[in-house]
Amino acid sequence: MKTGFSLYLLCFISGITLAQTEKIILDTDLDSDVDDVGALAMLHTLADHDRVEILGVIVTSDDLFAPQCADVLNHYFKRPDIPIGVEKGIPLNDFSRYTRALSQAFPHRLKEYNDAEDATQVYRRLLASQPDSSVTIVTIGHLTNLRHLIESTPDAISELSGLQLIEKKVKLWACMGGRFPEGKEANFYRPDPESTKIAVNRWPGRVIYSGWEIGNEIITGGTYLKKSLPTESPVYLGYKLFNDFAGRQSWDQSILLYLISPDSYWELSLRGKALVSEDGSNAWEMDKEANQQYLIEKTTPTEVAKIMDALMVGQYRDGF
Ligand SMILES: [Ca+2]
Repeated sequence: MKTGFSLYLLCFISGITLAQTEKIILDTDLDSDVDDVGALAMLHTLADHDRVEILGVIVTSDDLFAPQCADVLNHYFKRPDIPIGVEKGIPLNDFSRYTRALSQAFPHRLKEYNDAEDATQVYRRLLASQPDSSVTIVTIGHLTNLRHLIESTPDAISELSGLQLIEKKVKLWACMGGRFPEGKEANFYRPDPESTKIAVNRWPGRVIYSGWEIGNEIITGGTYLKKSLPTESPVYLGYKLFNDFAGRQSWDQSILLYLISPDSYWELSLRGKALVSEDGSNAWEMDKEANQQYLIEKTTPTEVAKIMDALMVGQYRDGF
């Protein structure tokens, strides 16, 4: 306590800002697009520099190899014990351009999809074990598992309902999803718009959205990634198989970059609420009392792309 206070005083006097370590649960649809691979690579670079602590990865996907692929990335970045949750009891498919190949090429612990734990249990256990108002949930896929958390009831893990756990433990839901101020975006409408409606309508706390229009302008994963990554990296293989480093939009990386550098690259909208329709399209309603905001472009997408590409290949500098 005393040492902590002295350090704080020293930093205060010398004008240094101590960067906070954000506790993160990442909820990803690691399957059809490759920006989830980029986001996981970024997340591990940030963890290497104590900017984030990765509490767990929730895989919201019906891809047969998606959880093993998350496991591959966690192993490669030397965090093999990160819990991985999946939705149980759903029909599975083999459709990703890269998850099967990565699972076959790199070491990991999950032999098959169903070796991963139930997502709701992982969510509940991780939240129950953390200090109050300390966890950020980052969603970069569709919202089925988040909806299951919201609707979960007291159990052996916690006497709190899912909503009560969220109210007590979560400080922010950082969501890549929707289009702002209005439009239609895949994480919201495909394959489960009903869960989007429930998650957005019932979420009890603060939400920041990075809409489709933000990441759509930011192209990463091109030649810089190709020449900077070791060819034996699963991130390299993922981007190679996806489109051979032709460059790709960076929807998922955007919300992560916002989270660890919230004042740098985007403005925030005025407060309001996302309004989600039956088909998963969304609009925006201004409301001073509401606790939701969305990102608005400030820095040029080319500049932001350079920072993301650097983080995706493991380069980090203070104060980016
Ligand atoms: Ca995604």
